This record gives sequence, structure tokens and C-alpha cells, in this order.
Amino acid sequence: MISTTTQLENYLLSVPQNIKSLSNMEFKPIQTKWSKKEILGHLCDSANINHQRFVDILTTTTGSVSINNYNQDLLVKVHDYQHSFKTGDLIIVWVGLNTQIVNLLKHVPKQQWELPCILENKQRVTLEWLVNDYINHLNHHLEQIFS
Ligand code: NI
Repeated sequence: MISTTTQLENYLLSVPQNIKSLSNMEFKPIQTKWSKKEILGHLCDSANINHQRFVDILTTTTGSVSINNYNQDLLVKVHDYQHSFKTGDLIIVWVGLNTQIVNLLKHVPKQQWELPCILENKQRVTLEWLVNDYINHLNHHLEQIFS
């Protein structure tokens, strides 16, 4: 899990610079598709929600934590990322949230990576699985932004 955390830490340095060099952040190919700015907003939502999931798993006193899905389109809509945020401000939010995640994960003892949680489809997984899922999701959307 050290490699995953290191990858995220490297992103904290590279992603802001790379996004600042893009000029098409607000372009919407069609009205129903997210712009790159909205994808970045979605990544802030994902960081926020997953940080809370990781904290819940690490601090539960009652056993397995249940992971609920979230309505990603609705979250992008209520924040109105396309109009209400400057890209620079979204970058600050994204870096802040992921800085908190990196520092949390850096201090997780080896055995706690095996802590369980239960997905909405009742599948039983571990904190390690969930963190990998978070990074894979992030990679997927960064590829979209930098394509
Ligand atoms: Ni997504």
C-alpha cells in the first residue's frame, strides 16, 4: 500500500501544474457530458466521500462499515462546478482533500489495511481494496482530463 500512497503523493505535485496548462477545461462536447472542470469537481466529491469512508473504517467501534454509493451526477449539479467554481479553486480543494487522505494513509499500520467493509452490493472487501478502487477511479478520470 506504500506504492499507492506514494502515487497519490506524486499526483499532489504533478496534477495541479498539468491542469493549469490546459485551456479547454470548460468545454462541454454535449450538454449531458461533463466538462473537464466538472470531472475535476467530481474528483473532489470522490476524495471527500472516500476520505470519510477511510476514516469510518479506521475508527469504527461496531464492526464492519457499510459503504453506500452516491449520486455522482447530482453532486456535480448541486455544486454547479461548471459555473460556480474557478478551476484554480477546484485544484486547491482537490489538493487539500488528497493531502488529508495521503497523511491519513501514511500512518495506517500494516494490519489495519485488512479492516473490512461491506459494499452496497453486499460484497465484503478490505480498506486496501477500497483505497485501490479510489486510486483506479482517480486514474481513469485523470486519463480523461489529460487525453
Ligand atoms: Ni467517476
